[in-house]
Amino acid sequence: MAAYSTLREHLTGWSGQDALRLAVADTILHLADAGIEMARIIAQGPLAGEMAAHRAGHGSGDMQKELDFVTNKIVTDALRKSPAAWMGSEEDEEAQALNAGAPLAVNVDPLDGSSNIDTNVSIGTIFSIMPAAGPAPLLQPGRNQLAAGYIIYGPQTAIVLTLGEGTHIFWLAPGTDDFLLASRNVQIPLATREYAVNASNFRYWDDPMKAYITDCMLGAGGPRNTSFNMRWIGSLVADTFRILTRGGIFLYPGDGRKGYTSGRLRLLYEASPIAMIVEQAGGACITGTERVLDVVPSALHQRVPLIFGSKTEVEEAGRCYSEARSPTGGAALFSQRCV
Ligand code: AFP
Repeated sequence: MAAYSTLREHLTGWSGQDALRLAVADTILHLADAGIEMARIIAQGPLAGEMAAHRAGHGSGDMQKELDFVTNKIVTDALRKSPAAWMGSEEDEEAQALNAGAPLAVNVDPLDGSSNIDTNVSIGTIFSIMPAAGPAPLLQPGRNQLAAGYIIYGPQTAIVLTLGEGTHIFWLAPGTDDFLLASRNVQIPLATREYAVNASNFRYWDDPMKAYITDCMLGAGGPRNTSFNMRWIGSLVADTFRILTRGGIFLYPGDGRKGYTSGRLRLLYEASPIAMIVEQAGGACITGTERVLDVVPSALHQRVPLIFGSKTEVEEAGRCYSEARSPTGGAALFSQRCV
């Protein structure tokens, strides 16, 4: 096997003697250890027990699965051992005070994609690390993140990580506890012909979203003059990994369903970390009307519309919002591009 830097070596080189960077590095290494423990549980499937069994509702209001509960405990224990003063988790209603006076605040989705637990689809742990500054350290805009990443549990276990100097992928070497840097400075292709959306929500979408997707679906015979392919795994970490690998655009807009007017995905522990990862890989990430990293949070579990991926395509979708138009008037109207 070629000689790759380990995650620890990479973080040691990055942090030098800078106290805040050393704290970030220490926290990421604790999360990586937690990830190895979770990968071993997830790899067992039903042999580990009824991990997809429902438990009572939890922090953010969604139904909690047994594995959500297990992974939240593992991540909480890891952050207790880290220089983190505060933790915001999808699984906890309130913010958790950890180590008083510590320099960091961490928002985390211990297990994203839990509706896929028993379907053998890739799932993951998403984290966002910020300075524990200000009156509400967990409620900061994404542009304040010191680091962001996710651990994906799939055919391979890997950590997608940005420290604000590009986006890298560290792959867990099977049978070891070593995450190896085999994909440095991942770059998302600027253009794409592949979109990812839960199209079953079409009837609930607003006009710009309907217009954008309709133009893509009209393909070569339509205003985009080219055919598009569609993919939707229903697991944010997996759809993002594909887009980091070969490009694409992911869209989860706000829609007309009760509770979904601001979309489905959570700002602090899903959208913000994904936005930093994507922008550091040369992509773009918007709500439709603004950059996700500039959204100022007001609540721990708030949702946000999310559109990200290949830069020129995200700009195209953004134009549909800035040039908002009504879809009524039939195909002719639809046949005009958003611009
Ligand atoms: P779960 O954690 O409940 O499985 O939700 C997964 C998720 O948050 C994200 O990973 C997916 O992109 C999105 O929801 C899927 O949403 P739909 O089920 O509406 O397609």
